[in-house]
Amino acid sequence: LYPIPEFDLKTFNECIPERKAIFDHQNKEIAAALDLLSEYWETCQQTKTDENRALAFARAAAAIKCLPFKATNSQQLKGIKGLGNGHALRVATQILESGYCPEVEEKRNDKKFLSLQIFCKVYGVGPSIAEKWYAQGLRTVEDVKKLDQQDIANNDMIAHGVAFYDDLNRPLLRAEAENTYKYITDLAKLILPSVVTSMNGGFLRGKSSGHDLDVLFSYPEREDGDYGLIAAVLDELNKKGLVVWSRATHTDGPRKVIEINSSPLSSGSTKEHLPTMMIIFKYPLDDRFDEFERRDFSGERNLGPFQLANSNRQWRAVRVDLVGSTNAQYPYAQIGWTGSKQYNRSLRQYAKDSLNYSLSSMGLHDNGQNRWIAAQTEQDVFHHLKLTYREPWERNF
Ligand code: TTP
Ligand code: MN
Ligand code: MN
Ligand code: MN
Repeated sequence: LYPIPEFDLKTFNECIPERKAIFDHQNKEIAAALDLLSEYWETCQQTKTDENRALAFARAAAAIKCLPFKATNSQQLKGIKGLGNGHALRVATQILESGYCPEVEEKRNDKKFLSLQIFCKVYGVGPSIAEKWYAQGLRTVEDVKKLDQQDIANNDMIAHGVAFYDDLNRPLLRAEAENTYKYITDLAKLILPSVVTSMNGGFLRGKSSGHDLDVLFSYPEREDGDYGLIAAVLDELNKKGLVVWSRATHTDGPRKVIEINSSPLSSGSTKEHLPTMMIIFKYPLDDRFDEFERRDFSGERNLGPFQLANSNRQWRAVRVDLVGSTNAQYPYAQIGWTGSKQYNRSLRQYAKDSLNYSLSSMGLHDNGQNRWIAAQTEQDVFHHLKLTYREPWERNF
């Protein structure tokens, strides 16, 4: 049983982002148990300690997803970096030995957790609002829908999240995402023929369904300022009446105009500032945009979110993120918006600890030399990080 042939624990532990995780990995039961504990502490977080528990279980689950063999004996799980030798290993051992972990089942059925989980599925709601609603006595999504509209009307994101709860929690299928992607990027190419686009997020990692569509745009800096192109795309969609709701993420103000000869990575910060348009989009129920886009939606324009959701409509609400990047940022933006979230965390942690680099979706900064490192492709970025290139579908940490 142990040791596993062709598995070298030392190599596996040397560098976490050298690991690979595909969706169809071999230890799904253990990973699911650890993911649930992570979600539990993320959802029910009251303190910094709870938040750290959520992160620790997410790291442990990621380590399990990367194992290149099916674990059959808990001895095989000893000494794995990320899994550790404590709580997460105990959970994994119980699953292995009996297929059952009492703590996981207890938490999975925890009444408060179940309510908070439902609340967090409302677009725009995170753990703190969920906790507030719970404290007010709400328990179900029906309770939320009955909320005195005052409570949610002052936040139009949450108002739409509640009104379109069912639409937005129905998984978005790959075919629907690809359809929407083509429609939106065709529009973008009419505006700026040289634009480069990609469908990122979970779909690029090989998922067959997801919670939204993530579209990344790349264009030359001088032609399009901060929101330039993605604002123009949103305008077009709005003119056609296809946007239910949208919000631009806040940045620290307009990006500095680049002087000639300045760094190709113009931004002075590694914080996440890529201009992003978060959209709730009208997706045609018959999957066909050609006739749909010529319809007259003016009658829907002045309806509030609840009226609109309950109207007799020929579409379903779908979440789309439009993200803008300059050509110089693009390889970094691609990695950042491909994820997974946990994969990104491990990359950034490694870059900082091992190389004293700061990595973000905007670029890579060498803190020792105080300079930005340019890249043309994702492969370049991996090379700069002294890592073996990993395909998007190998980044499912
Ligand atoms: P999401 O669209 O939130 O996630 P996803 O596409 O991986 O999965 P889903 O099917 O649920 O949509 O984010 C897209 C990518 O952006 C994600 O894979 C990683 C990155 N990201 C972060 O790194 N940190 C974050 O906080 C968020 C929201 C996203
Ligand atoms: Mn996504
Ligand atoms: Mn998500
Ligand atoms: Mn997204």
